[in-house]
Amino acid sequence: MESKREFFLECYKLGIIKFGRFTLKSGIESPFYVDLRPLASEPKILKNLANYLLDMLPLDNFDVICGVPYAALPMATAMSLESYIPLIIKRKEAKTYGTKKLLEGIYKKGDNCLLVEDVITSGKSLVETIEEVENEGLKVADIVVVLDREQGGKEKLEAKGYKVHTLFTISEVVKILKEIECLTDEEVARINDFLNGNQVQFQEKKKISYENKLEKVEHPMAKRLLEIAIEKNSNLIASADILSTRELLDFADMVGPHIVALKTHIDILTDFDADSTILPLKDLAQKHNFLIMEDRKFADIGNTQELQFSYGMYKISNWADLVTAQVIGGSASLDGFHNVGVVAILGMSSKGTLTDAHYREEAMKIIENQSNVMACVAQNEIPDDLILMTPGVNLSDAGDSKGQQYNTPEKVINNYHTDFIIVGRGIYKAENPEQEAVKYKMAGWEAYKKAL
Ligand code: S5P
Repeated sequence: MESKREFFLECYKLGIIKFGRFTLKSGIESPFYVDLRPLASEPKILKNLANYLLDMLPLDNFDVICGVPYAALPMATAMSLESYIPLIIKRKEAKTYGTKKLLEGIYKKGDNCLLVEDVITSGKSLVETIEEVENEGLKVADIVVVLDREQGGKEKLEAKGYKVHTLFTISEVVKILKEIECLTDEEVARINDFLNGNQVQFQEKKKISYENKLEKVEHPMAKRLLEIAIEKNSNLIASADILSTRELLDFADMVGPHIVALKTHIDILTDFDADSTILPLKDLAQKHNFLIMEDRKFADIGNTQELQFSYGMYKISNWADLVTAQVIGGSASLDGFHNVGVVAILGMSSKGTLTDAHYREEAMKIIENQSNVMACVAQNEIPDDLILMTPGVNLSDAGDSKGQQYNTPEKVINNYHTDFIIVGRGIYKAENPEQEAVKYKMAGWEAYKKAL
């Protein structure tokens, strides 16, 4: 077998330890996160791991071997295969029917049981497991653990008279990773701080300014939007979910001086007409210097989307500066949007949305490789070279009866580093929409300056 250090590095490549900022089950923030389950998917590594663990142990002492569910089950199985020590299986909960057994397999009262655990932290779950195993009449003297997070678990068990054998400790692996420059001095210091029981200070990431973002973005519409923001001291997009052309134009004229973009749902209008709706709207956009963002949320195959974008009665491609699109149709479905800034829907604001973390991760892979996408609509932080727009913004954060969920401008700008807030009913339903637009503009701009 290779050296223990080399073996650890092989395991590390499977992503078993991640460094960064993680909230643990207990609510505590940790600078690292351990998950050894991937080891079970590499047979050679699992076999080697079993042998490393067996090498540390007085094997003659054990009649049976048992893993703490679930992560240690494959480890215990592999150890049993390598050592011929019989395996028993512990359930997480006792069966509620039949035998109601907690331990499965062949054993007799008084047998010595070796317990196998993947990670030991405070030792709490091991103490519970030991108790359950002992209640079944087995004796536990030794516990073997793959990684000790060094947060008091080993000492706790040893104080109760158990012998804990650990293959790796977190300080040992941090030292190895520091040596091969996988960790910086600063990260190591933070981990040590954490292990010493101190609350860790994570540096608050500052929001990037519009000026700096202007240098990072490439799409011409992204540049224009940021330039308008800087010129008008505004990060407000007003959503005009309005039913008649007259009201839409009045609204655009009123709020126009205070916004960077007007978001339309053009298919809501009951009296749409290219000449009397779009021409004057374009004039107002020019007069007040704002972009027009059609919130069409395309969600079809590429060919259909291309037709929907350029044909039909709305001919969106003739007048929209920005259009929203879902990414559900995959990368190629977005290729047909030319001469427009595509705003991809990454995450939705509505209750029960299917845009969970897994969806967003996959969606982001598409978005990052799509040169016509200039921005995302989302309720979470995104990479700095994309523009983030967040709807579901309202100064009163009560939501509506149809699933909409609201946050305040300050919250989204602070927490997600939102670049542009999208406000609908908060403004157009107000008694004095212009006054309300100014209020949102100031709230958004103040929050932006504070987050820098
Ligand atoms: O996730 C989303 C995405 C969008 S674009 N949640 C949203 O609410 N929107 C749109 O933002 C929605 O279609 C509406 O036009 C606007 C929010 O309106 P409000 O009245 O709830 O502020």
